[in-house]
Amino acid sequence: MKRLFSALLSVSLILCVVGKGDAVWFEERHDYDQTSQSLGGFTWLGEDFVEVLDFRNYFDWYDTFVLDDFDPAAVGINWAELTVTHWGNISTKRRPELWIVSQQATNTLIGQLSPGCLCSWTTDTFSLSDGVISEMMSHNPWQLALILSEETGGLDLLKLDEASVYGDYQPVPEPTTVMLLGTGLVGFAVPRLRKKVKK
Ligand SMILES: [Ca+2]
Ligand SMILES: [Ca+2]
Ligand SMILES: [Ca+2]
Repeated sequence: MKRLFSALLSVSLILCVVGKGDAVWFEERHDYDQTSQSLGGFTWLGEDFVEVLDFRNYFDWYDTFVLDDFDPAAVGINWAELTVTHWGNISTKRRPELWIVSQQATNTLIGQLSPGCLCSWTTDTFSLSDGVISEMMSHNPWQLALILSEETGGLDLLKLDEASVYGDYQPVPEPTTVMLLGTGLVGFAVPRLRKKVKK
């Protein structure tokens, strides 16, 4: 009976630990403003922004999101999205404009910015694929390095208000949980050892 109780206790403690801990929310947000602007000093439709100009056929603009403040510490990212709030990306017959968002390291396409309207800011949300997320986690600290590129000719003009990488992640088990696991294993092992000794 005692052994049965001990075994049940062990199993319940182990189950307690094996069950995944609650996922934790994370967000890294870049609120762009005019600090990096040579022409700066104004807002557009109520928002501070950085202006990305392209007079060439090929143009890349870079930004890196460093994910270095997980609290509690992270084991892995479960899912993540990227949002970009922009104005521009307006195509005319004479002047095509198509801004593309990619992951820098592997040049993986994340998505295209949707066509802008002149009247308001546009926010696009991109779901990050497992491949993009695992590439992010191959850096120390984890990071998402973005490229915004525009490869058509003519003048292209994009204003960026903000961009954000967010999602949820699996935290490392807390020490108390690890101790519980230890206790559970001991509870499980001791009766077995006793049984062996008796034999
Ligand atoms: Ca271009
Ligand atoms: Ca163009
Ligand atoms: Ca802004």
